[in-house]
Amino acid sequence: MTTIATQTDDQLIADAKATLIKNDLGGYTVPTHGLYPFQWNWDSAIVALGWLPFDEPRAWEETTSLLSAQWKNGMVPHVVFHQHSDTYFPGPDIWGVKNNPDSTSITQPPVLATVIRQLFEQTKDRALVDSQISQIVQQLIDYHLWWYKQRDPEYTGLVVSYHPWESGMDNSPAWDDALRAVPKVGWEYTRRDINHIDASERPHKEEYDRFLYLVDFFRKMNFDDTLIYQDCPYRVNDVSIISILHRGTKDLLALCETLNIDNKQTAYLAHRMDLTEAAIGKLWSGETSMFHSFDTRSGKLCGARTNAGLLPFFAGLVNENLMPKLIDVLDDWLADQPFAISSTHPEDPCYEPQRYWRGPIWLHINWMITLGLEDYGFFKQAKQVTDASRNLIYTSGFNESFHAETGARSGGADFSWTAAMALYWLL
Ligand code: 2M8
Repeated sequence: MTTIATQTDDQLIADAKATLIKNDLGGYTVPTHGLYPFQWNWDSAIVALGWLPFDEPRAWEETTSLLSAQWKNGMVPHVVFHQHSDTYFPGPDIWGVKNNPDSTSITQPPVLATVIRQLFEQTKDRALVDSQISQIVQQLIDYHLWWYKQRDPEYTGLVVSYHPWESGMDNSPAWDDALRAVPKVGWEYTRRDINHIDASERPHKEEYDRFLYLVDFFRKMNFDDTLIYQDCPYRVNDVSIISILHRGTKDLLALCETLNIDNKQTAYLAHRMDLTEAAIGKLWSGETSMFHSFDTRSGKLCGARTNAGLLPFFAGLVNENLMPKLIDVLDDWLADQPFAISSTHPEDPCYEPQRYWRGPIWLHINWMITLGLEDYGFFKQAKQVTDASRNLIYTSGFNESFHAETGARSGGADFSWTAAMALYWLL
């Protein structure tokens, strides 16, 4: 794969920094103005990596502002509404959570622990680290305990997700069947996303109707974890969340070891990791030679072939038997692609190269897959994904995501996590 350089790296680095500074609302970074005017959970974790090389205190602050919204039960919300904005729907009034700061009632993939480990290892100002690491690590332990206890109360080894927004891969075709079983809301509403972005790149109304039904449902259940686990019409073992959680717990326990934290809570987390390692085979499909999510309501694997199915590399959850099969799938996927990795496999019937999580390419997913490939010693493929990712930046700059075939802009412009990934990983 050849790299297409149209601008100098110095110029791109300056532009990437300017993007983060432009999106900084003081202590937290919005993904992009207008389309997403609040703090998002996994965006902020990724964005902290982007601040790190040029403003260490700001990198750490990104994570502590997110953790300031942690619920008493340990959950770290998917969106924190630090301040009012009319440019996004649904806002705090629809979610109905009364907290300070206001937030949504669901979470997002817990990549924060992996990021904190990287910040810990790479920050030069050790006093900055020492002043806050114990507090942050305890908050992360609480968050991961919440994941296992509340989202896997039956000790299956596979946590569940209650909303496509929780996966962060909102309209992935992986959710199509599971979401069809969710009723639609019966009330009218006005979407704001399609004021900012062409509707052809966004989820359909039928998906929003069901997304909102679930938001209403959580409120009606008074956000009670036990009731929601029992009755939520959408309950999925998301292979992406499971992989990111597993990798995050591993990184968290490594940090704990360095900091001499060894107690009942860390032992419990280690036990939960064993359960996941024993259970992950349930998400493998012999038919596609890939990992898939699993719909616990219908008892079926989610059929679509998506890039989430490669994230077990990041988690270290691919055993020796499956490894050559999954790498063959990846090799095929990468063959002759100037840009990669599409969020849905190009040969999947649900593939749409321009529509959000049904085709476009997302750099932070590429980064996680690359880390996993390197851990497994697949350096050739890791380099292919890195070069393909760099090509996207050279071609189109810092957009939310990229058209899977042309590499053109897709979604919002001047996007924080893409700028952060470029600064931290690519340039
Ligand atoms: C997208 O999700 C939000 C809802 O959370 C939306 O479309 O309104 C997803 O790409 C998600 O992964 C991301 O965290 C968020 C902000 O960038 O936007």
